[in-house]
Amino acid sequence: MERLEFYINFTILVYILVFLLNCVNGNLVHRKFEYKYSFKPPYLAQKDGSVPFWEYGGNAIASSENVRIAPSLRSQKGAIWTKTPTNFDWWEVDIVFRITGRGRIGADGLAFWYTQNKGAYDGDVYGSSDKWVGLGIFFDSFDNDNKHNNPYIMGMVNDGSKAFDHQNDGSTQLLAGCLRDFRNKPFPTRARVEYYQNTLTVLFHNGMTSNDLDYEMCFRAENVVLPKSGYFGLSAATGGLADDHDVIHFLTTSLWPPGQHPAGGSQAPTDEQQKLTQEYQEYQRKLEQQKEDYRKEHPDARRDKDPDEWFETDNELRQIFQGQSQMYEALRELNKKLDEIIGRQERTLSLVSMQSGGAALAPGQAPPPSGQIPMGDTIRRHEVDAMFTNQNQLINAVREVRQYLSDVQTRTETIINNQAKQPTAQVQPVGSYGMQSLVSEVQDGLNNMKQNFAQFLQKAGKATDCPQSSCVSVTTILIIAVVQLAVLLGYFVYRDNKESQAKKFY
Ligand code: MAN
Ligand code: CA
Ligand code: CA
Repeated sequence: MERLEFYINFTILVYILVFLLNCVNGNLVHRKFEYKYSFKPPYLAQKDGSVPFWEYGGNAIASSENVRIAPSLRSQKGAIWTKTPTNFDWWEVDIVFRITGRGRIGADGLAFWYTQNKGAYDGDVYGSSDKWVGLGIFFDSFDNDNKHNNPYIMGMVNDGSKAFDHQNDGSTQLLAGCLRDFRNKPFPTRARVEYYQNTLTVLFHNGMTSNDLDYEMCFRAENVVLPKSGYFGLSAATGGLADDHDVIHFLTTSLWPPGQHPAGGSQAPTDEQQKLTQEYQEYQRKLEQQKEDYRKEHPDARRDKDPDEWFETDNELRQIFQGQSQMYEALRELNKKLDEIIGRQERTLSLVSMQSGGAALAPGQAPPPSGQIPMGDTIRRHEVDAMFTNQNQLINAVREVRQYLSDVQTRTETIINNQAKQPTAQVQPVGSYGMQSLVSEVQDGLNNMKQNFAQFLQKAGKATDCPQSSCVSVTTILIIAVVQLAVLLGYFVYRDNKESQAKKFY
């Protein structure tokens, strides 16, 4: 029987868990990596220089490690575009890039695009076409309008009608933006552009660490309407001044609201998907073949080395910076721990001050803001010692009170015994002399005790500075004593009655 009950309960629990899991999963955004709209090293470009699923032109150069969209020579323009338009509504793109140049100031900048049509490879807007339909995110290095507000990151949505105001850095046309330095950073800089349910979010990683989590918000804009399907692209340009504009990763993830999972998520793959998978496998196979060929051709080539290390090996400055970054990370960890300890200490202090009655605030006096210790409010050794002494004195006081109470009890018992020893014939009804003498005796005892206790409290109060909230008050003690006496009296009267009733039968 018990087993059956257990089984039923267990089944119900499992159902509840499954239901909860479904709820949680149902609310999650489904993410799918889109390799056809992505590139990354190693083997970013193939031997023939092509980048799978992408096409590039102008002065752009692709290598196995990155795509140099515009090199650090004057008046260069280049761009790279996805071959096919998107077949998903919402997406997130991670771009890892380096913009580097010898000068204190560089130019002109890099642009990320999501547009209805592919742009040109030698256009007027950071190397791409003006009057685009869709979104452009610009990493504008050069301060054309001399407002001392570059390098700047900005987003601009165009319906095909606006010509970009290069001379004024598009300052009146932007959707939103943020002032961030992205040139000559020790680690690659990164941008995360998210377009989900008409909200556009741009996060930026300043390349001062290699930590993947160090993104910060550049801007978020709501009610942004972009073409239903579009091409992703990158473009860059130089002018009188020049930087190298290198993009290392372009990673696209499609985002699917709950209940709108992409076909094939849990269903059978469609023909199109099967074709794509085959295409991808074929590409992977070719890649492996190329790697093998390369190894055969270059048997002395060093293998298994992180491409980043190649770049960094001989760069002392970079090594110093890496060391410093590690120190910075360690310091940050320490700082976090210190914060935790301070938090705990504050909690303990507030508990201690609550227990010792808390420093009552004078009327009108504002409490100190939480998380902040007022100057000089730290607990000191002698204060702790004083607290211990107080506590000991309190314990002794309670002991003495107990002693008094047991005295009262013995006295009461003696009275009761004396009463019982008296001849039964003299047992008097309640209200007669016997009872009165008993009451007056008890009263005397009580008064005596009250006096003693008051004296004691005076003594204890002086010595202990007893807090109001946690000490037993005189009233409480008296109430306890009175209740105890009442019970004893009640018992006494009851017993007398019984005895006198029993006598009637003799
Ligand atoms: C020149 C022009 C500008 C360009 C700057 C910086 O002044 O080519 O268009 O922005 O150089 O490269
Ligand atoms: Ca500019
Ligand atoms: Ca400017």
